[in-house]
Amino acid sequence: MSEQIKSAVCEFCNPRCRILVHSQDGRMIKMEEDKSHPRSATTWPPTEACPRFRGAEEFMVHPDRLKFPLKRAGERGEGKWRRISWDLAFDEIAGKLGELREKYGAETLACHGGTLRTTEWVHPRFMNLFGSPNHVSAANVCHAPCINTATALLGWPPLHRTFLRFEQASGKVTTGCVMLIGIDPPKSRPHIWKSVRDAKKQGVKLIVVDPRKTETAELADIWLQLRPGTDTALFMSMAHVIIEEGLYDKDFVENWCHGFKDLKERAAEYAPEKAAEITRIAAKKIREAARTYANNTPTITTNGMGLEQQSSAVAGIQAKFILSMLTGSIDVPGGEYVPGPARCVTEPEMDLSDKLLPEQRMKQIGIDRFKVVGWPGREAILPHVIKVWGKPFSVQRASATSHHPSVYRAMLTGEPYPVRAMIGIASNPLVTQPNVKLMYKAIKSLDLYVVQDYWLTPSAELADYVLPVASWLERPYLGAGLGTMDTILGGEKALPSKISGQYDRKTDYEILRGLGMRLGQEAYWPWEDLEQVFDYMLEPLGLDFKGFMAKGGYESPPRQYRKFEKMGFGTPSGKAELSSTIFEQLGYDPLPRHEEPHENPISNPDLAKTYPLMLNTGGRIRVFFHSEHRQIDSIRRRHPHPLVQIHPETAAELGIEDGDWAWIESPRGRIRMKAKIFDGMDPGMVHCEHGWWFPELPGEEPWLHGLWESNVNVLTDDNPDVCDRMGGGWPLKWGLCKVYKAKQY
Ligand SMILES: Nc1nc2c(c(=O)[nH]1)N[C@H]1C(S)=C(S)[C@@H](COP(=O)(O)OP(=O)(O)OC[C@H]3O[C@@H](n4cnc5c(=O)[nH]c(N)nc54)[C@H](O)[C@@H]3O)O[C@H]1N2
Ligand SMILES: Nc1nc2c(c(=O)[nH]1)N[C@H]1C(S)=C(S)[C@@H](COP(=O)(O)OP(=O)(O)OC[C@H]3O[C@@H](n4cnc5c(=O)[nH]c(N)nc54)[C@H](O)[C@@H]3O)O[C@H]1N2
Ligand code: SF4
Ligand SMILES: [Mo]
Repeated sequence: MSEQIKSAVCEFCNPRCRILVHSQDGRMIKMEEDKSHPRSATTWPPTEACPRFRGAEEFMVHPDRLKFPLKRAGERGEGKWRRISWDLAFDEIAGKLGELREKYGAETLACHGGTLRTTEWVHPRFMNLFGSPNHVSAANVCHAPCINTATALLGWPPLHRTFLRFEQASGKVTTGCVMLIGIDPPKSRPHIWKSVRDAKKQGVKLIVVDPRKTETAELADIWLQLRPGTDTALFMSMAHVIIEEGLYDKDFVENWCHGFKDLKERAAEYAPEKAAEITRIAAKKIREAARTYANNTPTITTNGMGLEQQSSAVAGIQAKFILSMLTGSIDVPGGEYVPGPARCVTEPEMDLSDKLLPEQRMKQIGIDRFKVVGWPGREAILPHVIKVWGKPFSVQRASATSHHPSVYRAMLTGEPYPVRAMIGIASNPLVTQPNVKLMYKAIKSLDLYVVQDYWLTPSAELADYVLPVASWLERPYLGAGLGTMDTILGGEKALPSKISGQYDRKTDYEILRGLGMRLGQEAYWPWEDLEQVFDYMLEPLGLDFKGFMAKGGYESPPRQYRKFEKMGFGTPSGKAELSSTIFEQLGYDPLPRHEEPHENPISNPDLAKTYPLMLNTGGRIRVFFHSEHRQIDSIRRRHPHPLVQIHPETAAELGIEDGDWAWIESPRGRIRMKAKIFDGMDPGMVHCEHGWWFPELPGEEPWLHGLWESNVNVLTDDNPDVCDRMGGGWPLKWGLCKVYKAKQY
């Protein structure tokens, strides 16, 4: 066969770069950046420089890639597997699910999703049709607090950080000030980083809020090095200065914002002198930051996980949006663009949330406490959104997830009811989710655990069935209305998902369809494969998938600003809400207030006697995506070991030198990492990488590929009492630990 060239979309991480894949007889021979595409050449960094993209050839031929469906042949975790056919796998799994539903009710099935790794609407669709509300994922500590808060306050979230682009008018950036909060784009969001540097060169002011001196902080005009977990106090104090000094956009605030009077009162509690005590940033610097911010409008204020993974994430995110509203930066050129829905049938529409009956929604675990990221929040927010935009925003994984720690407790205790089965899709919870010891016991206790993945991860090693998934190279792609917002992005299937005698993989869609067809959902899975699904989704454009790809596979509508002047905001008041009527309706404080993190030297001085250091985790590693890519040699060689950053003074006290192995211990357990001496943070803080397991170690218990060695989530807490009261997020950026030198040989 002659050489084929396909234009695929890379899904090894979030930006979704377009790649040209050359192949012959089903084998990849070359990959290159699609320079003709706006996604690659202009706003994006050169894809060639991306280590994950360069590792794709190794990924395709790696001997450990899953090839055929596997069924557990020994005890759970014994590492013994038997190859079975797809039909048998579907029959057996669906049969067991049917039995469990009969015995315990549909809510006995949980589904564990990941972070934009696959067609994210497919698993909520399956779960809604099955009748279970118990979809869990990292959502509570990833996008969901921000997206749901933004939607509650503004009726549609401004451009998601993944696809943030700075405005450019005749080569000149119109944005006045960019504030980056707890986000380190050179590691995590390379495309944003390029925009930030371009903007900076053109004179845009840059404020960075981060307790660590990251590369981003080094570029800042003002670096606000706050005490971890005190963002809310900082932003409320900036709001205080902006209001007190009359620096806010009076027209926007008076005509288009709800709750200014109440905000003014609340902000008055955060004079810079008071905030300085909480944040440990000098009052003078807080004033300077507030003035720089408000005098250089419009602003773009973007946050990352440094804010999202806080003890009061939702309050902090609300405070951040308050600043954007005060400067009138919503939906104006150079500000935070509100995109609205894509023109096709969108991914949020595909999840069929309306099929989940109200009584099943109310069984969602955790929503008695954590309402913003769950069905109560979704039901309060969505009608107002649909009234204005005609379509929903967000898929279930982001807007109506169960509370992950509470679901694991239900597995262990049977309270509030038994959760006996789980399907894990595109996620590796034993490495990426908190309090691994508890989760491990919960997963081991299940009656049925199915995993869909590329590899036998530590989580997959505990499964009853492991199903091999077709990767982004082996399936077509259509991004429509979730991560891509108003843009529609298509990618061709570049390589076969099945080569007789070598491997037989299926897409996540085909797998859940295979189960759904055996569980009474036939009417809802009319399309045999993803390409047929995409034909359906693109119908409103008058194109099928092939036609869309022939036209470039990309539609990004021209921007229209100040849409609120015609449409209002999709909120209960029809305005941008400084004080949230939805939070109030859900029984929460409608305005942000600083709350001290539960486990730190101030809130828990007794514990701090034994565990004196603040534990911060998960600052991104450029070459890896979370727990992925550890088995790709060319990538692993660039970052072979797990690292803990320790301040030089602390390291000296502990007798630890750069490169030494050190133990890090919390009340939950202990792990080992290599010390990296780093003076860009408070000496009382250490920072551990996340996502570590060792594919090169044996898979069977007790090894589980080194699950217990260097996995920082052995240390993190998941007690619902310490989670964010509104969004349910668990502490990943705060906690207590002690560090000591490990024996070196
Ligand atoms: N290479 C790579 N890229 C990725 C990923 C990956 O694993 N690898 N993961 C992707 C995903 S799913 C996500 S969610 C993003 C996350 O990426 P980012 O949003 O950049 O988040 P983090 O790297 O977790 O943390 C960012 C910063 O928050 C700071 N921080 C810690 N505590 C606080 C605090 O109390 N307040 C403030 N203001 N800052 C604090 C940390 O010091 C850190 O520098 O990256 C995405 N991109
Ligand atoms: N301590 C600490 N923990 C953290 C964080 C932190 O900052 N600190 N960050 C958190 C955040 S923000 C996030 S988003 C989570 C991420 O948590 P996870 O979503 O669990 O992250 P990954 O390690 O990327 O796991 C994805 C798995 O899916 C597989 N996979 C990739 N693509 C596909 C696909 O198309 N289909 C299927 N079926 N499988 C696929 C991969 O092989 C991998 O095993 O981690 C969280 N965990
Ligand atoms: S792995 Fe690299 S090429 Fe692929 S989407 Fe991410 S940044 Fe783009
Ligand atoms: Mo994330």
